[in-house]
Amino acid sequence: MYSASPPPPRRDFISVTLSPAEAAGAGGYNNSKAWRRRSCWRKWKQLSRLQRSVILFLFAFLAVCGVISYTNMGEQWKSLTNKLSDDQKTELEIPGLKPANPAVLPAPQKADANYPELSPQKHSKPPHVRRGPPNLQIRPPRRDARVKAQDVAGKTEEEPGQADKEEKTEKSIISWRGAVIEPDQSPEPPSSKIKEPEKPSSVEVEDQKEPVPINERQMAVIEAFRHAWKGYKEFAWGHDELKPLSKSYSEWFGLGLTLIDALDTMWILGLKEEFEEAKKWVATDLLLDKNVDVNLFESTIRILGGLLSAYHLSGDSLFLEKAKDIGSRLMPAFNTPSKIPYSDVNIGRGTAHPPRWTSDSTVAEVTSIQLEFRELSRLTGDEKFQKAVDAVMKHVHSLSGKNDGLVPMFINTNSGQFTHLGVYTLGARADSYYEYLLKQWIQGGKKENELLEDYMRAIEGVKKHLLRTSQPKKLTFVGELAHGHFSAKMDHLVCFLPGTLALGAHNGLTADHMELAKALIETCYQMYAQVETGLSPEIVHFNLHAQKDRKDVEIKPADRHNLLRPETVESLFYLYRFTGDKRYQDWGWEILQSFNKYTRVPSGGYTSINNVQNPSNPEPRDKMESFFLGETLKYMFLLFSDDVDLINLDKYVFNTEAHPLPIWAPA
Ligand code: DMJ
Repeated sequence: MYSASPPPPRRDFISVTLSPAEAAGAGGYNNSKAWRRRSCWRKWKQLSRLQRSVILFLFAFLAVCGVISYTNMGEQWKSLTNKLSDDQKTELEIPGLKPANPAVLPAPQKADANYPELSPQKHSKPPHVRRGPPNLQIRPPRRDARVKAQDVAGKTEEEPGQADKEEKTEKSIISWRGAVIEPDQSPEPPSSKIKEPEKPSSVEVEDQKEPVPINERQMAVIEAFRHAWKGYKEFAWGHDELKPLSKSYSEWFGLGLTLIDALDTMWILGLKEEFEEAKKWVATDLLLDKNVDVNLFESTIRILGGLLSAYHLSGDSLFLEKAKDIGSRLMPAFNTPSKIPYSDVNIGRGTAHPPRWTSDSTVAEVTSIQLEFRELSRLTGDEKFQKAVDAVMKHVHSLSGKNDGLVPMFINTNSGQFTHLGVYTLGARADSYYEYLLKQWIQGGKKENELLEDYMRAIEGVKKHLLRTSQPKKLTFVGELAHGHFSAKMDHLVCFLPGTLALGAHNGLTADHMELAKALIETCYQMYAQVETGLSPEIVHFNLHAQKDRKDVEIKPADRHNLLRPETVESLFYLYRFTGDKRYQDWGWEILQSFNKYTRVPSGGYTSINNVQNPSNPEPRDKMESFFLGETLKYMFLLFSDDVDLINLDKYVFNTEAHPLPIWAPA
């Protein structure tokens, strides 16, 4: 049987018991009032020696424990407050065009450690916590410089909170234009295929320079951008392209193409408010889980490239999250028998396919997505992006069917072989293949020799098969070859070439590339200057024969449209950067005036036109292409700048949509 009364409580303590007499005299030891009235001293004296010793020992023990735990707590508190202040600094970044500041970053580790939120298993960080990119940061003034400044001011010690204050002050004075590579912060390349990139010559620690003031021509570009943005914002916000005349919009992928293409332009032009507003749209309205077919190439260069660039310039991880999302959704394109990607992907369903009428892809398209996917791998630590695009380059490198380095325009996704052999152009469908050979080589630190070999061979092929001079001005131009027949036709698209050649020469390639670049940019300028509106048509034919009253540049009726394309101003920018010849700026200025005169729509926006030969009616097409904001105006702004650190070309390489990506620093 169990006893009804509860068992006595276990006592794990030493009890101090009063004598029965004491207890009785006091009305029992439960009579606490009486007990408290006695003086402590009397009570103490009434205790036995043993009792006193026990109490003293207990006090001593508690005191020692207290001291130890206080010390530990102090440490913990310190580290907690350090951590908190990091996070708080991160959170406290004022929404605006703040550079990522190395001071708020954890010590850089490997890529996946830097970005745990990007690793598929780990989602401990909220997705939009701002963190700087691992190797590109706007650099604050050096610590030792600050200490010197304090010394001069007679201060020897930092006041509490001083460091924080300084940090905030630093943030507010740091230029947010053009980040600087910190070589020591570069994560290791994720793939063993990326051989250690060389350190670019100018990647070294420099003091932050004062921002160079914006000049009048740059102001005119800002004004043009604002005018274009006004139209987009009012009539096409969040849609792909503005239709400025009908005050509406057109959709291509339905992914806010113009907005994304323009993000880094706004950053570079210093349009903080516009950038912030667009960023909000990306955060809340750029939904990629969408049942829509997108073109792999176009969405890579505009969306993936635009997001990566916005990430590098702003340091806001929102853009990297979105870049990873779109990059992953584009990957099904590579599931082909040959690993040459299909042209189209449904980013919602995860399916890919070639165009309905063929199983071919365009050579330029499959070989001009590499800069973006390689960079995505480097940032996320996920090799799959780079592996997929590197395999394409390796395969194309190994193919026969080239003509002295010149490639045909199509490649079959089943067989992996070139098709439509015998036609060679540096225009549509082949152009950026050549551009990306050089730029990948630069991006990777000039180590990937196959890329350089293919590039050098191709330029020799251009010289041998495609170069001619026109009459009467003897302009050097790049024509086309079709089954052995030369055509004096040149797309405006080919005008990327002078810039690319100049970039190669700047990176140590043969000096005659620079000479060719200078000759070709003159030709591209003449494609504007010799036309009635001062704007180039889409395609020109050069006159090869000396005949009275004939110009160098001839235009066929079907080719006389202008889509606000960037290639000539892009090349003018490179040529100006590398030569300092002001003529290039003046030519760009003329072109901007012509755009303003013939393509500007009063209610907001710019429009493509159908007829560059008719100044009284250029026949507006009612469409502003996203690359007008992504490329044309950005290159204009950079062309008019005398600040070589405004997107320093030893630190950044532009993708084919004018989105700057970092040149990889040595790990
Ligand atoms: C842009 O989308 C890119 O520059 C591409 O490489 C070629 N076409 C347009 C601009 O003209």
